[in-house]
Amino acid sequence: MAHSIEATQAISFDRKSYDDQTLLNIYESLIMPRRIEEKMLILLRQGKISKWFSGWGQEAISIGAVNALHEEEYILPMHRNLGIFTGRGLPLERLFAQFQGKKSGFTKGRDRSFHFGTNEFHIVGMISHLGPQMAIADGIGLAHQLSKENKVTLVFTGDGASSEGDFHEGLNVAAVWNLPVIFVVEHNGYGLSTPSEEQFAFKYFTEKGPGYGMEAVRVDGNNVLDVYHTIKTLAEDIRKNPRPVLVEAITFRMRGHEEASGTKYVPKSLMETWSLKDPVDNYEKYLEEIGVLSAGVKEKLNKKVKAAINKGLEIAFAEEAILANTEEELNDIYAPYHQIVIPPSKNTSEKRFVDAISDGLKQSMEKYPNLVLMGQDIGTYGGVFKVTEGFVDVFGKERVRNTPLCESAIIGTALGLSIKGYKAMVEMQFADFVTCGFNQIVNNLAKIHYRWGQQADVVVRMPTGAGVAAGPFHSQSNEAWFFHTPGLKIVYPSNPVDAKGLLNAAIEDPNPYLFFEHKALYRSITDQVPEDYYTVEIGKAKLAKNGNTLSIITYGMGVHWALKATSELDIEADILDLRTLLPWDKEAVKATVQKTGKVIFLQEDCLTGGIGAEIVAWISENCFEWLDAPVMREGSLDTPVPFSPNLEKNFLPTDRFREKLKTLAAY
Ligand SMILES: Cc1ncc(C[n+]2csc(CCOP(=O)(O)OP(=O)(O)O)c2C)c(N)n1
Repeated sequence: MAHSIEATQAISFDRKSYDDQTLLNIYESLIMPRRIEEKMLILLRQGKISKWFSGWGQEAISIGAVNALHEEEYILPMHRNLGIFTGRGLPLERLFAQFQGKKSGFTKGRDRSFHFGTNEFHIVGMISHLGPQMAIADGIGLAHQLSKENKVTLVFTGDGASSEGDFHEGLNVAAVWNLPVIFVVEHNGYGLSTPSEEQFAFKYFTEKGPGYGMEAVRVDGNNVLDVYHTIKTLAEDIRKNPRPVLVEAITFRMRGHEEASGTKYVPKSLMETWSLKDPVDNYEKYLEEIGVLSAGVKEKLNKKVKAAINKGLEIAFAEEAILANTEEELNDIYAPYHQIVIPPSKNTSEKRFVDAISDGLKQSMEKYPNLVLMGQDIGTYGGVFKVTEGFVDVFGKERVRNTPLCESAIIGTALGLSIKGYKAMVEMQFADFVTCGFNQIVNNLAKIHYRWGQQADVVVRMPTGAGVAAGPFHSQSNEAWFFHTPGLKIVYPSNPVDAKGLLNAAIEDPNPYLFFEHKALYRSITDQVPEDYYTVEIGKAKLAKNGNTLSIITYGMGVHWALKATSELDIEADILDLRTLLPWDKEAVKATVQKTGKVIFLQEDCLTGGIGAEIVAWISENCFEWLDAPVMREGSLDTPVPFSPNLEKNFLPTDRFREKLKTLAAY
């Protein structure tokens, strides 16, 4: 079988005009990850570490890259880029503590090996999911573009991961927006056991770059000087003439995907040829041949590196095992933030729901010059619901950004902006399409603060809900998908005044939000909305109606259904509008249960596994002694949202809710 990765010739080094000291610095940098890995493989055999992803034979790529960039330029490494971490000078004892899940590691024991970032060292590490890091690099690049910092961002991917949609989305956005990002593909022949020819049908990634309208260059990934020189030259040029570039580094994975999985499936001949191209041995030999590395200096540098590793390991091993502290674990879910509520002014004007949202967004744009809006057709067109109509004229195209059709990349870009201190609002054209950005929300936005203390200052606006005869893919209620994910906040207003104040509040808070806006409310309800900027307290429910006979707990459209039903049936009920779904207001729920003793939860979402399931369970456990009737719940049928109005009416809970309401009132 002809493998797409061929090692046809030995490495031919060219020192260009680099002086001896530069060559020696690169040597010292290059032997560090190799010597660490030698040690790790021993520790693995001794059962002192649990898992190891090897970068053996690929070190030249990380080391060439890390030495080519400025220290304050971000790098987004993957699982075979130990050299990025050592090259950036992370204290080895902290790096080893990270590997061992110790407290002084970069994630306080919460994530493993290379899955962390550190702003101090300008590194954003991977999550396990392959692909989403490309868009984060786009976001950092966009921040550099917006603030006119002449900086380069460099992101790694494996060749296997390039089959993920996120690879395509990330490169496409970078190309369309001309972002100063270097995408390095480590073309090492395999993705786990799958060889490149079963992964893609082209031979070289240099064929792919031009397809995106992007320059692409190929380097010998085992030749540290080739990688260094190419990336250094590119970076110098990109700082002056910002643009994305794809760099394909040809190399080979010399060990198993991870140590336990072995390399049985790799033809022996490939291993043999590639072992002749070892990046460390060859560079060492080259330096000796040209008289730059003497035996004495070689010994001295290796001793120095080994001593540093041993010292780092000694400190890390001496650190006691982590002790769990539940309070600390829960506290670190969100970035620290204390909301100071800004009360509304007396000046009001009549506004529709959609206008109140637009008004809040506009005032937030004025208040926060670092707020960037992104979404499909939100520019000159004003968005499909016209929330951002006229915004481009006021705030410009840089801050009101029309995006390509790529939810995942745009949410990832928003996170990248946040890493650079920006705020971002992403408009989903319809809440349904969030499925295409799901991974970025639940795995990146939601977990990043808990993992390494990075805030995700992003609000995702979600035009949601049924009742508009729009069928299964433009009508879904999907708040419960996110309700179950620690690290997110979810807001779902039911009226114009709350919508404006809650949106402003969500944008103020540096934590990630899903902000649900019911499409059927956009133009159907109006209210006297305060003119000036104000905020509504996050996490606080509000009584939409006061009554003594029973409690209806609900949110969004449910509030309107409850108001209508109680008035038509003449039931004096408490109607509690949750407003924030995560974190939800336990005190207010408890208070209304204590007051009436009879509760029904109403949601537009399908019944099974919805928000009501959680709250009703909590009431049963925590308010049992105040209950005078079974806790009830009503929601939509457990089917997709049907298109035909009669079917949709039957799907929605309104009629069934009225019946249950009567039963509960009579109980
Ligand atoms: C989205 C996703 N799917 C599957 C995996 C499991 N997985 C981890 S690494 C890997 C192979 C990656 O290959 P490649 O991108 O070529 O990088 P390499 O390991 O060769 O450096 C796979 C399949 C994953 N981590 N993420």
